[in-house]
Amino acid sequence: MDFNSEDLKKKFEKELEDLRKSVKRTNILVVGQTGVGKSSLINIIFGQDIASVSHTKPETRGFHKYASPSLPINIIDSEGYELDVAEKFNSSINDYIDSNFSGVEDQIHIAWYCISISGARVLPFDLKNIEFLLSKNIPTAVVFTQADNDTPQGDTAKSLSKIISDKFGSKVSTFQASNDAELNKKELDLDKLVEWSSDNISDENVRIAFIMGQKASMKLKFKNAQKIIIAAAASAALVGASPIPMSDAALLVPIQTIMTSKILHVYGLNVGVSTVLKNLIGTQLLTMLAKSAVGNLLKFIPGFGSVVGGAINAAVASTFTLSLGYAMCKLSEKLVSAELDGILNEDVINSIFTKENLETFMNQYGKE
Ligand SMILES: Nc1nc2c(ncn2[C@@H]2O[C@H](COP(=O)(O)OP(=O)(O)O)[C@@H](O)[C@H]2O)c(=O)[nH]1
Ligand SMILES: [Mg+2]
Repeated sequence: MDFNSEDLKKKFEKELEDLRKSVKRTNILVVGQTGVGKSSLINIIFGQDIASVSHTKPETRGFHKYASPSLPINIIDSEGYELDVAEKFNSSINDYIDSNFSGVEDQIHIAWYCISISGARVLPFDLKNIEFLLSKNIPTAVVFTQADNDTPQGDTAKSLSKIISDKFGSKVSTFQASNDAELNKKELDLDKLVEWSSDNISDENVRIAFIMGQKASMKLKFKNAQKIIIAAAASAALVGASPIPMSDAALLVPIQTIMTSKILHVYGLNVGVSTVLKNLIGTQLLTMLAKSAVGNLLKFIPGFGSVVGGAINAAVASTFTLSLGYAMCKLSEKLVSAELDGILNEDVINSIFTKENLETFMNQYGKE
């Protein structure tokens, strides 16, 4: 088992850099009256209140774009703007759009229109404002915030949703959210809001930026990582098309290295993570791969023992890559939750990227 780890590290870093350059930031318009819970919603979806950590201070009323320094996400906030005069709202959005019409990177990609369950009302100006957003071709979702203040059956959300669907039919989706993390996980629609958002961003690079930045749905990240893994498995199958001896398993490592950088990217561990941490992740990851001596990992592939002469054929090469990809997703999930808990440091990275963890997850894939 022998591969040039300096070479691999370079490949790995180059891929991360190319991916970083391809990112186009997502612009999300978040509308709602002061106090409905916009900041809380942003906080729970992105792990930070982008509008409050930004250094830009709104000087006039209207729409302000806040750029997160650590995520590929911009929030356009209607904070402080009077929504109750639909004409003013419309002309303010019009001004914003007119001064930002140039390219895909300046457009408003999606809008979250927040209405509080505590207020329990959808007012005529809300309907007008939503209608206006749709007329501008901005995909708009209505988010009922503070849903913990609803009845256990969600009666308020139901009746407010009906007002929206009576008016807009299937053109506007509604979701419930709360700053209560447990409730969000169990009963509310945060992950669906995030999926809706991803589905409604048409530009691929903008969409990836959103998937990377959001922290509310690991499933959405995983779904996108799966496409990467399947493509890598297909390349690996080509390598094994004319079976190679087990001692040449290292031939698969470059494919798996590129796959891994793409997975880290989707999980948001490429953009916004400090260079020091990223270097550490890269080093640890490649060390882990080397230590596990790829050949050893093959024992996790179902049926490998029965392959005559222990050669790596197309099926083995692809299953091996699939299970390694799966394990990388699981390890990345651990990194993301450490990051959310504010404890993504050297020790934690070292404790996540271990041979044991890798083997456990590869084993898990084989059993699924
Ligand atoms: N009960 C409850 N209170 C919330 C929720 N979201 C926000 N709040 C509270 O509502 C107030 C306004 O929230 P904030 O996110 O700052 O609203 P914003 O002005 O729209 O950005 C704060 O006191 C929050 O703690 C929620 O889901 N449930
Ligand atoms: Mg706010």
